Amino acid sequence: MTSSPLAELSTHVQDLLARVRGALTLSDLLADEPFIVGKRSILSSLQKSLGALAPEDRKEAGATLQEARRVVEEAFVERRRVLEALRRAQELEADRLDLGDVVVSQVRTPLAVGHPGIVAATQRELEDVFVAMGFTVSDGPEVESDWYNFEALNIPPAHPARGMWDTFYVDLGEPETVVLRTHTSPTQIHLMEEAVAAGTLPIHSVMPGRCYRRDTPDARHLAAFHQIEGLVVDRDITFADLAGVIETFTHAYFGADISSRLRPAFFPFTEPSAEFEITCTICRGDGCRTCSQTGWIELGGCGMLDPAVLEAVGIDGEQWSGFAFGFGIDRCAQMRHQIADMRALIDNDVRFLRQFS
Ligand code: FA5
Repeated sequence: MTSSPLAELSTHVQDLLARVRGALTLSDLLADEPFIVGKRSILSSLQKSLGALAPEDRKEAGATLQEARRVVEEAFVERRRVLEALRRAQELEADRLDLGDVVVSQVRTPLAVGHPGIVAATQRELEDVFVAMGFTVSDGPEVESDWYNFEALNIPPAHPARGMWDTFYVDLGEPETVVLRTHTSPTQIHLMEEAVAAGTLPIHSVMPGRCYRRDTPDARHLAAFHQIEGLVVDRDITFADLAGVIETFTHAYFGADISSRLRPAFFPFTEPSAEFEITCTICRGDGCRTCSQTGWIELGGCGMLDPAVLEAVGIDGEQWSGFAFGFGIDRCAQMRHQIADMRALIDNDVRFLRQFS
């Protein structure tokens, strides 16, 4: 009696399953595929040998062999799935960037770093120009007594000139005795008082700072704005010195192509007084909405120190004379950068602000 070709089938199946498990990489498994489930597999040889069986035995042997093949093929497919996943993980690992601390900091969105606003930057530039001309820079309080903001500047209570400065009063002490300074001129008074007390005359100083007025904001005005005050107290100072400083400043800051002019004006604390205007940089003098079609923009006021002011701070007007000027820093920034409407300075629109970084 001939032995069945499937007598060793379970041993073969165990061998094949061991080969499947023994493949450690996908390429090893695929290289072995013909010998496990392909034409060169023992299972294929056994399939052929079934032809030698009697027809009545062939069917049952075929089913047994079919079941054995199913078990091996299932193990093969599962092993191939595991090894494919392993290879994919290895590929990803190889592609991964080494995001150590340094690399992470390089790919992170950079922090937006701020920069001085246009008005602050303009103030520094103006200080630099005046320092180069021999001035010192001084500071004064934003909240002032009525005396410093008005009276010492030759503007007594109820004087009509007070109408030039529409004032914010601070609710402190007697009504209407404490104000948000309407101009930087009160700092002149502080400086002169200190110099008299310390015996340090002469004075050549500029005083930048914030001022407040009940002005309705428009293309050239804000309710909180900035001025820079200038004060010279020395011997034999004349109006020509004042005009020379204004002219030198205009060309140093705005350039040789911008003209300045002085027009007679009135300020209670200077005599004679003048308004200081420059060519409108928006229209170059042709006339536009910003300069109210005049071609000129008023930057500030100036004049020779009034004897009444020198007397209020105890300076001998026979020995000393001087001049003062005060002009808008926001106005300067506006003219320097050709900003048609000053309100853009306080709108905080980052698209506008970034242009000046
Ligand atoms: C004064 O404030 C005087 N203290 C200037 C002065 C100083 C005269 C020393 C003589 C001697 P006036 O009110 O004109 O003057 O203001 C001067 C400048 O401040 C104006 O020309 C303008 O450039 C600026 N300015 C005034 N009001 C505003 C405002 N509401 N917004 C923006 N800038 C302003």
